[in-house]
Amino acid sequence: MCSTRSISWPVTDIDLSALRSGNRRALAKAITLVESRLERHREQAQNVLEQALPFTGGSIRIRITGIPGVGKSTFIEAFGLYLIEQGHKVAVLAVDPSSPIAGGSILGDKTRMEELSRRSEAYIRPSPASGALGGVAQKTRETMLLCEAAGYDVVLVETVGVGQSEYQVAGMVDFFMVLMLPNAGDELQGIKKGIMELADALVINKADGESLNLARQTKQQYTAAMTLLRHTLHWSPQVLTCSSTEGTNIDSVWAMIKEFEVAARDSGALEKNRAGQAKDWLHQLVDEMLQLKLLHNTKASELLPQLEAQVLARQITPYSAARLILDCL
Ligand SMILES: Nc1nc2c(ncn2[C@@H]2O[C@H](COP(=O)(O)OP(=O)(O)OP(=O)(O)O)[C@@H](O)[C@H]2O)c(=O)[nH]1
Ligand SMILES: [Mg+2]
Repeated sequence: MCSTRSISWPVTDIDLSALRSGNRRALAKAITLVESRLERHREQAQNVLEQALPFTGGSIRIRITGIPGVGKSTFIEAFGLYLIEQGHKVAVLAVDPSSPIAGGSILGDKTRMEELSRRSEAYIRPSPASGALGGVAQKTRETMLLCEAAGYDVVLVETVGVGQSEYQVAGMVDFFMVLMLPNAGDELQGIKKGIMELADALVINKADGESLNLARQTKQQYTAAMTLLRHTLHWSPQVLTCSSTEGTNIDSVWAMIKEFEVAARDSGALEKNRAGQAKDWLHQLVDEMLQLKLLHNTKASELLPQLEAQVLARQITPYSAARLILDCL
């Protein structure tokens, strides 16, 4: 399994000022370092990230999800090109836990984002290999920070809206958009209900040709079902329609996100949300690092089966057994 791209240059070679001035090669190198699973690279990657940190946070972070075939890649192509026209720099990151091979997931997508991938104002990065510390979302988070330091002011994170990764990515973005199909009858379209409840917007894609009417009906139905969705003081989830192939209403999607951003910044909700996300991220890593430490502790691994047996034999309480395990650390 190719879990990390091979690194043939000296890793001390990362030029942060080049990265900050928009040099794509410098950015690509830094991301490759962040994605590496080698312990010594991890340390260096953290070093680079720490230097980049003061220059992060300047983008609006948008997550786009939806079932396979709903048109995520096609939407991102149209949306990304529209944003570039408006003077933005767009980074596209993919999270795909179903792809164990680095770079596997976006191969097909690159053809759907052909024009966008050729633009110097866009940076498209495939999903890193999964299974690292922090789960599939960890490296994407770090990559997002590097892109921000490189001056990308819109970050689009694409996920496939059917799996576990959805929850791991939840705490990474400011705005969460679910793409849907025109299909009024089928209420949730295979999307998990928990995911819908997190959505800031539902966008019904493929609102074109013969599907136009159906898309309108679908919009009405979802708008009526809005009460099920999350409302905050500064935002009520919206329902829109668009066509990614015809480019209709792509501007409305951006107008909606801008409206959200202004409200979230003015109310302080954006900063508060990001602070909470950073804290959760820290706690998640502490949990995982502790687990790993436990796993690699010989004394604890020897003790665990014995204690399990004792708990089953009702000789010791689970609480005391857990205390004994932790004492090994
Ligand atoms: N008519 C119409 N077709 C669309 C639209 N957007 C996407 N499609 C088509 O739908 C198909 C799937 O689009 P993709 O962009 O690959 O969908 P995806 O959600 O990225 O799919 P996965 O990467 O497999 O999860 C393609 O054949 C697109 O051309 C649209 O707005 N209107
Ligand atoms: Mg796709």
